[in-house]
Amino acid sequence: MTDERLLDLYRLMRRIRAFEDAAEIASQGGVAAWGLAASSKPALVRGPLHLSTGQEAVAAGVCISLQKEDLLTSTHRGHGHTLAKGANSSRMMCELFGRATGYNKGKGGSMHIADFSVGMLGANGVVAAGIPIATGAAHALKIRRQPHIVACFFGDGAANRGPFLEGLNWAQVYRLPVLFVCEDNRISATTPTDTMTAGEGVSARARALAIPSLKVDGNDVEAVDQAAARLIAEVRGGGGPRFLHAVTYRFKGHVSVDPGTYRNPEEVAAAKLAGPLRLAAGKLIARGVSQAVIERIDSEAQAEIEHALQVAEAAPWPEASAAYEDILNTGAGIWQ
Ligand SMILES: Cc1ncc(C[n+]2csc(CCOP(=O)(O)OP(=O)(O)O)c2C)c(N)n1
Repeated sequence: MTDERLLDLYRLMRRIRAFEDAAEIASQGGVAAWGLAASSKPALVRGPLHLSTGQEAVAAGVCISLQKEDLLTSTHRGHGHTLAKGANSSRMMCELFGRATGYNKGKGGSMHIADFSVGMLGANGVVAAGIPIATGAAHALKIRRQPHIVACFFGDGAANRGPFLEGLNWAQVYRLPVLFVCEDNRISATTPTDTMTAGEGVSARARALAIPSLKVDGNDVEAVDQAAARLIAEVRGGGGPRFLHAVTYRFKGHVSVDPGTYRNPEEVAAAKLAGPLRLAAGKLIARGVSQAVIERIDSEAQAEIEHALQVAEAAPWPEASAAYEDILNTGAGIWQ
């Protein structure tokens, strides 16, 4: 890997971390996220906020090999994937703040961000629901003979839900262009996943369907990049689905209001020391990249996200009448 590629990956991870750190503070209220003293600011992000802090290497390492026309499905923890696919941080922050200029006009919030213009088909609050969406999108690409692929992120908990088998099976039967990425943070909301997962784990399930898979250290962005680049090239070459199992760690609780006290603090501290940003910065230094270069990347990421916060705070609220727009009338109210 060249220094430039590792720097690009570090930059992407730093932007994701800065976005989520800022969103977390903005969800707490009382403290301004962008350097002002503790204030009477109300919580600027309301509703559930699921952070992927600590998991940035998976988003960055996979998405760096995707093209703009490639498609992506995500999870309830989707900020990193969405930024890595090329979405705009200010528009994302506007959505978190519930503003009319957000990706979903302020009506979707953190879990429903989509940006079709960069191929990002959506975060998703329904665990494992992105898997059949990705498979369906891949089938559409194949039918239309479009030369693009789909990357499908899901968590280790999602591998225990029915759509996992259905999606993987369908993709393999029809040799669809999809890379399944299990972002394994080892915990399913608040339950250690190994206590509720039978068999040898998720890669074994892919192998049972004869889908070639690779397992990597999901905190090592170089390892993720190398494995993902190889699998993506195989998918792009028409080889059918591939499976990447990236083992990582989530620093935070399940949702921003969850302090995660059920986890061993020593385990969390050790994971932070081995976190993807520290690891990548260490590698850059070992390659002779100066501390000043790394710090400049850090401050550029911070500046981008501070700008996003300012844009979001100044953005207009949706009109009350907008609550009735973009709604599908299924006729369910007919009996009332
Ligand atoms: C179909 C469905 N069942 C249950 C839930 C509640 N729920 C939200 S996140 C989650 C655990 C998901 O685990 P994993 O895929 O490992 O993701 P993590 O939150 O640990 O990153 C559950 C059960 C849900 N959102 N959707």
